[in-house]
Parts: sequence; structure tokens; C-alpha cells
Amino acid sequence: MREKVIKAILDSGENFISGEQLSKQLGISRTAVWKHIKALKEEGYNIESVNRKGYRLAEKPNDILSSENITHNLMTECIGKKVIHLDTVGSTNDYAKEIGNKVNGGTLIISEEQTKGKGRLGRTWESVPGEGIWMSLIIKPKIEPYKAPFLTLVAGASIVVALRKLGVEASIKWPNDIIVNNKKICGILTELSAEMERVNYVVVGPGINVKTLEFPDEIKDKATSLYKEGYRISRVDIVRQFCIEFEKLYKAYILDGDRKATIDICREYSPIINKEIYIIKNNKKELVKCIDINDNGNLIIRDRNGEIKEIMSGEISIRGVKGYV
Ligand code: BT5
Repeated sequence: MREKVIKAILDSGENFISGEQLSKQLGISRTAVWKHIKALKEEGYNIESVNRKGYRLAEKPNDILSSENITHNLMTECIGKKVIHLDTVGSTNDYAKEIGNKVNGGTLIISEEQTKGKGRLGRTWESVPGEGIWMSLIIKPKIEPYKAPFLTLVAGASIVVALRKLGVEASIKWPNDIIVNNKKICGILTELSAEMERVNYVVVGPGINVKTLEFPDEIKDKATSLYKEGYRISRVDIVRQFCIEFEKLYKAYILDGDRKATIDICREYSPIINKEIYIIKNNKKELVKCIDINDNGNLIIRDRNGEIKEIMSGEISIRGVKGYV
């Protein structure tokens, strides 16, 4: 019921909605309305109550990652149409895999806290409560399993475009890092549930650092957040814009087989093309020159012997010569 109360208030926009209207519309008593409003205020919604007029939002509730805030008039067909907002969870990706077979494609899981946030290859992801966007998107594309890794690039490109539309100079370090001012602001973990020939579902899990100002020693040289770089942007706006951008690129890829839209973004905003980089695999570090990202989304490099090689995302990490990028 609380969701319905906030939805009615969001729907009335700038206008007041009276306690009486709310109670009629929702079929609950005036006292119940009042109790829900009180609880919503405690959750952080800035609701004005004015005598004889009723209620309205004094300020857009732009940082509460509730399902209502994210889905309200969201202009997508499928992505983000259902949002599950949790206070705490081990990992949103693990949660997504538990419910993956039971929910529709496009379902988004967001948690304020992760107690076992995961990076790739068993690494951990720092997920400070309330300070980031720890989310996992469940999608059900009708594709063969080998085509799924490209969805990491689709997600990365969507985040870069979303952040850029909100004024952030973000770039994408192939295959799964989003960079601001040479540091990592977001990583993406993509996981797959599949049979030999077809995908059951894919979980695309970006973690975006938003408000964190102090990172643990182990990562403080390479990690940053939007607030730390001077961008005070609402988490809700980021998630909504991500859903919109992801849907465009995802549809292009799944329905039309169009990788170009995504790759063009990865190329345009790449901080490593034409640079010397280290590629790291199984603890082995090799200095190479990054040449391009090809039409399949693989990285093209020239090694020390002048040989041109194509690298698939999988288990590779990349570092710059001077620092993280
Ligand atoms: C990644 O792995 O970058 C993927 C991270 C995905 C996190 C999201 S949060 C929502 C969803 N649910 C999950 O459980 N995971 C996803 P990788 O490329 O392996 O990078 C991991 C490395 O980044 C770590 O070993 C640290 O060095 C560093 N790191 C850890 N936490 C970080 C943070 N908050 N910001 C920047 N770097 C971090």
C-alpha cells in the first residue's frame, strides 16, 4: 500500500493531493493515509503537507532507489519495468541467479548494501551501504551462449552514455571498467545461465561508486566515485538513464544483430586505444600496444614482436603504463 501512496503522490506532480482523495482512491482510512505518509517521510521522501490542500513532493526524491522512483513514467518497454529494491543482500548477482528463472526479462535488482559483492574471477567488490548503485539486470535474450559476453560491452556503453548525458566525462576501459579521471568508477560482472544451444538468462551486474569519499588502502589508488570527482548526481537519474540507454543498444544487438552501435561508443570513449598497455592473464603481464576494438568487440593489440593479435574479453585485465589507465 505504501508503494501505492507514493505512486499517487508522484502522479499528481506539482499539484497537491488531499488526504481525502488518497483515502478514496486507495480505499483506506484517512488515518492509514497519514501513517503511510509518516513512514514515507521517514524513508526520506520530502513530502509537504499543507492544511486544506493535502500532500505533494516538496522536492524530487532523487536519491531513493525505490521501485516507484525508478519506474515512474520510465520510457522503456522492458528494461527496468520491474525493480526489486533490497536493503541488504550478499550479492545482487547471486540474488538475480536465484530468481532468474521465475521473473521476466528486464527485472532489475538493486541493493543498498552487499555483504559479498563480487568482481570477476572470485575477486571482491567493495559495496559500501547507501553509497553506490549495486545492481543486477536479468535479461532473457534468444541468442546462443557464445554471443552473451558481448552484453558486458552493451552494458558498459550504456553506462558511459548515461553518465555523459548527465554531465560526467566517463570512458570505457575494455572490457568491463568505466573510468572517470583515470580511475575506476564502475565495474561490470556478467554471468550466464545457459544450455548448450540457448541462453536461459543473463545477469548483467554493474556496480557504480557514487558517494564514497574514502576507499580502502588496497584500492584507493585506482578507485573513485562520482562525488569524489565533483559530480553530485542522483542515483535514481543514473539508473533510469542506464535503463533507457541499455534498452536501445540491447535491442539493436539482439533484434538486428547490430554490434556497431555499441562498438562505436566503446571506441569513441576508449582511454586505451593507441596506447601502450599491459595485458594481464594468469598473473602474467605483457606490454603491448592497443590498436583497436574490432567489429566483434574483441581487442586488437600488437605485441613486442610486432604480431597483431585479437583478444577476447574473458579473463583479461588491463593496466596503463603509468597507472590504472
Ligand atoms: C569488476 O570485477 O569490476 C566487476 C564488479 C561488479 C560489481 C557489481 S555490484 C552489483 C553486482 N553484484 C555483484 O556481486 N557484483 C556486481 P573486476 O574487473 O574483477 O575488478 C575487481 C577489482 O576491482 C577488485 O579486485 C579490486 O581491486 C577493485 N575494486 C573492488 N571494489 C571496488 C570498488 N568499489 N570500486 C573500484 N574498484 C574496486
